[in-house]
Amino acid sequence: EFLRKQAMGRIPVMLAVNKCESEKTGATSAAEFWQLGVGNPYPVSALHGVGTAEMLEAMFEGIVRQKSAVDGFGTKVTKLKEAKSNLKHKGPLPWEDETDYKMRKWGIGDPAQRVLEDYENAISAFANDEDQPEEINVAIIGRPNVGKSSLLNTIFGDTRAIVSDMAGTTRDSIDALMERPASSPDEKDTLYRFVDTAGIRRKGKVNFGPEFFMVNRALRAIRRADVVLLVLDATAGVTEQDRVLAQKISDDGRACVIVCNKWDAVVDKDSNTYDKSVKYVREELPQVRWAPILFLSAATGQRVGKLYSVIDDALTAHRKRVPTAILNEVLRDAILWQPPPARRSGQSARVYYCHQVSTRPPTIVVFCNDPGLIPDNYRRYLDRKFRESLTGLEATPIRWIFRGRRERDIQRGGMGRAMNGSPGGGGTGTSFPFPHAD
Ligand SMILES: Nc1nc2c(ncn2[C@@H]2O[C@H](COP(=O)(O)OP(=O)(O)OP(=O)(O)O)[C@@H](O)[C@H]2O)c(=O)[nH]1
Ligand SMILES: [Mg+2]
Repeated sequence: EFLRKQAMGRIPVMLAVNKCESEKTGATSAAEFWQLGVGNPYPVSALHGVGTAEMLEAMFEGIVRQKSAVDGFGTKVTKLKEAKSNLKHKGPLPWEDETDYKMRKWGIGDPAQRVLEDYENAISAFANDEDQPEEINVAIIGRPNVGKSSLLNTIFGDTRAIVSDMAGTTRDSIDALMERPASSPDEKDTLYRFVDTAGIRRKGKVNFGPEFFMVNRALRAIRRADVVLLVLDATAGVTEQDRVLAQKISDDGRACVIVCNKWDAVVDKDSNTYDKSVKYVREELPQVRWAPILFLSAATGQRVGKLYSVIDDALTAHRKRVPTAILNEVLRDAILWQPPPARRSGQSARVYYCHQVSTRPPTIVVFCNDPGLIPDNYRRYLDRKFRESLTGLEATPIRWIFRGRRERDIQRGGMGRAMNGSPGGGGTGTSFPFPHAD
């Protein structure tokens, strides 16, 4: 009544009808609220996001009408609308003809995923105002009962999340914010958003129902994170579920720190226990072989203080940009050291050059004659070589994109010859420096 009488007409009022999970029946249930006389009821589900996009868009229109928008707001709205309409029509997209399967796997080449990302970026553009502090998302992820909530509490020094020895205590994500003032006037403040998530159980055990949404939110927290803290229970060891999560983190291209919690409860520790444990985790979690490992105890607080610098280093790694000249030097060395293996047919890959196309995570495109000729183990070899040669890439995955180019095109484009076995090149990589060199 108050809204209808006082506000309507002066201030745009939006009516959100929550708990409309089902798109079909949701609209009907929401329609009942027309009776309130405050306009169009928007069916939404706060739990899993149904309808929130539509509501947001309508809200932006209201803000524009009010002329209460800040500078640049209109542009953002336009971008959002564009992204939104792409979302509806799914395309056309720049990557549509991309066939490299890895790109699809990582979601770069998947048009639907790309559209979704554009849309999420458009929405987050509203949050990233210039004078806003920079926000860093740190997701605390792991199986049930490994001590995720305990860790959050210890980081903040108080009880934010409920802790119990029952698996499945945390039912929904909990955010906790920590601000770090800028160290110099031309720097921004940094806001760390730690997200404690519900423990993720084995897939087979999760039926539809509340837990389905819990798990989905935890998985979404990974996607949105700048850094993921993958929490393990040091008294329990690594399980299949941990490997699934590690794979997810790597596929999503998130920076990662492995946290082995409950270190206090590991009995009979001697001088070898630490080394043995590191070796064990490395062997069991090859999906995140690049991630730093921290052994700590949320219960006693032992080494929890180390987390901050490890998180900051992980962020830097995730955003690292390596000059093209350096990348190619490393690539050439790696190839000279061990060229791509020849097929039984005698065919072998020719690698021309590489360059970094984006950050978060560092993404490197390698041009070669035929990506199909570069086996997975050789890709892993390259990854390892780059990490050995370049510092500051710990804690981040590197995305490798191998793209086929005919040598003729490469030469015509002035890009030089293959780094290995090209006629006359003698495998000496005579084609440096590349035109793309920074
Ligand atoms: N010994 C020891 N116990 C711990 C430590 N951290 C957590 N625990 C215990 O482990 C149990 C689970 O802790 P929680 O923090 O609730 O675990 P969680 O990962 O949030 O669990 P869910 O929310 O169910 O996924 C509790 O009984 C804690 O007291 C630790 O560092 N050492
Ligand atoms: Mg919990």
